[in-house]
Amino acid sequence: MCPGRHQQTRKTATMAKILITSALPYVNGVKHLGNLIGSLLPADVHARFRRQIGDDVLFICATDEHGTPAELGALKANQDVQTFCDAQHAIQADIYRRLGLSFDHFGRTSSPQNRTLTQHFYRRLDEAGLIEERELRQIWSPVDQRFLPDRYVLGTCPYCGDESARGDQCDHCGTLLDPPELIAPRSALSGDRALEIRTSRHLFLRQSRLVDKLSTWIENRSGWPPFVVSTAKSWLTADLRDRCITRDLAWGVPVPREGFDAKVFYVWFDAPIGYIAAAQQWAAVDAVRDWRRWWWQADDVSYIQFLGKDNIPFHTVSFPATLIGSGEPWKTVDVIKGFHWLTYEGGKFSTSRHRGIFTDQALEELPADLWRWWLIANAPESADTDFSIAKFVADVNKDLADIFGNLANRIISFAHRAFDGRIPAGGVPDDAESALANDLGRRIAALRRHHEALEFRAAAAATRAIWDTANAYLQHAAPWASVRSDPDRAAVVTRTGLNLVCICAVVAWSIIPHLSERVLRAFDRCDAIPHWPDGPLAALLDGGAGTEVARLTPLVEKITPERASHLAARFGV
Ligand code: B3M
Ligand code: ZN
Repeated sequence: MCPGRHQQTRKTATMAKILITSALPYVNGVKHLGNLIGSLLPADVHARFRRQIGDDVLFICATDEHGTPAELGALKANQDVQTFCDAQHAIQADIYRRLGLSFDHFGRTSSPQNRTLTQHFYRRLDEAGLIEERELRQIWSPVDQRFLPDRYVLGTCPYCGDESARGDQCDHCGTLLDPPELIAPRSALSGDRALEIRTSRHLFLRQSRLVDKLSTWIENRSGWPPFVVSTAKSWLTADLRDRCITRDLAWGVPVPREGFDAKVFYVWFDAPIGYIAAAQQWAAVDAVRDWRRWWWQADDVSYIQFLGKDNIPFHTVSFPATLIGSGEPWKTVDVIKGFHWLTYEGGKFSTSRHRGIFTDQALEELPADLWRWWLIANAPESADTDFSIAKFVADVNKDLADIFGNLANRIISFAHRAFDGRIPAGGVPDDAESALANDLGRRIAALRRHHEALEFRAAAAATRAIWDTANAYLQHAAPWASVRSDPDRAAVVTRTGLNLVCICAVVAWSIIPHLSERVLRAFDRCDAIPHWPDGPLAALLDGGAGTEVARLTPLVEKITPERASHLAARFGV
């Protein structure tokens, strides 16, 4: 029996404490591959890698359930919001499980913990003089019977005359707008043109008062990608606007203040607090779990956030303003790993137009690891990256079928043909094996450095280079050629080759856990977390004589041209 996944198997005195969060996916609707690589998947790969090297990891995510999109999603599905969110949360949780995302907890921002905590932060900020009441002019739709958020008001742009400008922005000329500026405004929901302007009282977080503290805080961080630093600084140096943190909606965290009965907190106020609340939910089920050691006076914790570039301002300014402004010793982020966009066949992924490949569809078509591999190997780390089905098929066939899959299948079949399905004993490794051990040692160290530096594309390339090294060794040492003439030599090479395959699987586990585990299971190695190979490699490569190795069905089936055409047809290329 394989022990349960994702448990910490070894604890050492020196292990680091690593808190990892992925941006919280909005609850309404299944996410596409761009969302997956923009935060969820790299966060998982890093969490897995950290567990492999023995670090103490808490990996947290949740569905972001408040705000207008959830309300409107429910309206469209003809469900009440709670029922809608329950169902959508379950759908996303199931997809992420099948994709192998190894969250310690996948929570919900609509949880009681998040409500309590959000109200707590509000009270602390209010006591610190950082909350201010202001009157706002807003658009009310009598037909929709609701205030319309800026982007749900459409009309004619007063600057360029484009007739499909939104209340927040005209996409045609790029001008930022306020809804009352639009000419002939109408509701995006019902088309209602009898819109009224009504005033409503709201709460503002006085971020402008925190500029100095936030600047010092940012100056004291390191290891952020340059574009994350520049985005953060541009928000701080332009005169930092106070932010409205309440909305006239029914669904959300209620505002505990007189006169605010019909209002809730703005979704972007409570969503990041959801990171902490999700850790509280994680801790709630087991008395030995302590969320405080991750979030409260937790200077010994390294906290890494994974997120797409549109989320940078909220994580570099607004959320730190909440935490720092509370005056309490909350953990703030150490490293923000931001991502650019993944584009789809030269255009944008689009949820509203359903353009691109969505995570549920991806899993219907092919095993999770094929998607995981390609996305990590092509992560949009320093610029936008384009996904194309043709490139995906070619890369996956080459890297996973021809290189990794072929390596594992070939040497295991040979061990069955020539050595009774066991790691053979006999012979003594020679120069070829010591050269291999040296080379492998250098490559594994380089791979580890890339993982530690959060360089995902480089990590995938270094993983592939290790597989290449293994293939080249076997190709050259060719035990199938020497098995009759020099059985001892063939035994050494086969033993080395089998151990090599194990190492190849272990170092790839964070990126392709399912394929890696299939290989390791053939060796009866089913540790929940395969330990990173950091011992002397020569001994590892020469070990295990006598161990049975189970037959392995083809590890990775090549994507055929017919299947590639089917993908292109289904996903509208
Ligand atoms: N749900 C936006 C997004 O998915 C938002 C992230 C919240 S992180 C606290 O891009
Ligand atoms: Zn315009």
